[in-house]
Amino acid sequence: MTILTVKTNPYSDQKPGTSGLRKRVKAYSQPNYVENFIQSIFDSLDGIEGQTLVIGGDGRFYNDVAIQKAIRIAAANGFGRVLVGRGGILSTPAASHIIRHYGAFGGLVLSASHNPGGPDGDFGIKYNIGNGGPAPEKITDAVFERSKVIESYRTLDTPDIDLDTIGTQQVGGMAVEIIDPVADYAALMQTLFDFDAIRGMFASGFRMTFDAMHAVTGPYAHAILEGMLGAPKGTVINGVPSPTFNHGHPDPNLVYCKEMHDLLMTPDGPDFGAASDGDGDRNLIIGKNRFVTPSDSLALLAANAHLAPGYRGGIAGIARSMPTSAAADRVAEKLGIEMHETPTGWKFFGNLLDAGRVTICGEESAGTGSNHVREKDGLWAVLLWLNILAVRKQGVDAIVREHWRLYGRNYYTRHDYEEVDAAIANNLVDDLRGQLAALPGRVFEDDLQIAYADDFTYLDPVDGSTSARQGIRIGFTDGSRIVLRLSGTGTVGATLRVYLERYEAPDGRHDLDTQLALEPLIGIIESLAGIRARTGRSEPSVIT
Ligand code: VG1
Ligand code: CO
Repeated sequence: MTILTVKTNPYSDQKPGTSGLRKRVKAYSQPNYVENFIQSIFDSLDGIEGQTLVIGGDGRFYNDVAIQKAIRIAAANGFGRVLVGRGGILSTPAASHIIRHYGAFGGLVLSASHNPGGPDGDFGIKYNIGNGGPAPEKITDAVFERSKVIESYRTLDTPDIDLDTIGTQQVGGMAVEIIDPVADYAALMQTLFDFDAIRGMFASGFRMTFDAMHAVTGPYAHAILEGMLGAPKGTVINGVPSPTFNHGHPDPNLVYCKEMHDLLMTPDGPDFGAASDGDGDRNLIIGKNRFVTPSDSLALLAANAHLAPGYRGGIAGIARSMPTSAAADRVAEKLGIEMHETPTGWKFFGNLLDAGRVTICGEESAGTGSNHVREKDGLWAVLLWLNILAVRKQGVDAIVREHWRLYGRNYYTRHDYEEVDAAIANNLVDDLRGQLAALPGRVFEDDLQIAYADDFTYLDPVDGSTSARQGIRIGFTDGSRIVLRLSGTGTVGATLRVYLERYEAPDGRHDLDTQLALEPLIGIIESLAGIRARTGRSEPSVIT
């Protein structure tokens, strides 16, 4: 088999963001765009000869095209074996598990996660390392540098692989194994949770709706919830992955899952509602009459994890991304375990998990996970919730209220301003950064006094690396907090995220409307940053 070395011109915009390189499908369809990026990844790795690579994606439009290219380039670069999910499908957490389980060198995860798909939608490629987690910045920086100067890529002139048949095929000197995307992951879940207890709960009439949003978790949820756990057929809705997510937006929040939310607020609705995103790593949790904010969910899962067999011995520590509320910090304090605050994005949890310093991690953006893989994991969070409900024999609402009475409540919301002009957004952040030094000590209405104001720098306690400029934090003396940062996953203009948090003590008021409870902070950030005046928006595009 002759290896073809194809001349190419570099692109200047292949800089991986929070989670891989996300671009419009139109951008990815430019000549050699995929080839350049994948070759740049392989050029940045040492020792791939003869190694195993995992490839899979969320099934979105262009998934199949990119996988065929990736297989040929992997073969031409000397990989010995690739493992590909049947149909090109692997949820992000399943890909992470497969990498770990089969001792692969790394993996390519093809997804733009919660971003819409289709010819006019988004596509993405992310490289994960041998621990199963997203490549650290050291590697993504190297890939970007390489992509700016790349002159050629290597590939083979071979026909397309049949992605739909389980078994082994040969591409050049490389074996391509098409594997069941669900089986290994489902087996892993079985080792972590008390499936008998959950099965018993379904058998006694517990009702749940799981919205797979026409995205990748459909096959996983059908197999695990309806198959292994005996939930009635119809528990999983929108369970067939579609290349366009049925023209929807696979982001499991109260905007895109409004119908399910409303159903859970009715007396005849199910007991429990959950959803996951495009690539299966996020989760939405709603109980009867109770939406659980992701930050609260992280704290609750950490406080109750010992009720599931996989965590019976207790957890070593908790990590949360900086904008995530401090609800989990109170749990860590009570348990007397380590607590870490990291920048946004799962890649920053990898070292802490590998070092055994934390067991559970989470982000306010509906991502929670544990040391079972190195990605956040939507179905894992749903199953841990189910395990807790089965053991505690209480509803979600009762469990949440009890938690607040013990730890206090962190009122929390995020306001997103999407597709803002990039120059306006950057100036806004720069100007606010310029004010930070003068902010401590300032007092606003309601006795809100600023205690500190900075741009977050993370020092990784495991490898000593630092990551600067990870988001502006304004903290108040009563524990309230405002965080402001620009998204690293958007593909058009800039997305400005404003995170707001206020703490209410265990004996305080826990029944306030979240937006009203946070109104003073919303007013303060408006007065400091002038978001509405500068962006011309009268309100956020999305409130979560
Ligand atoms: C967003 C979230 C972040 C998450 C990232 C990837 O990043 O805020 O918490 O880790 O998406 O999740 P950003 O930079 O846009 O704020 V996923 O499910 O899109 O892979
Ligand atoms: Co995702």
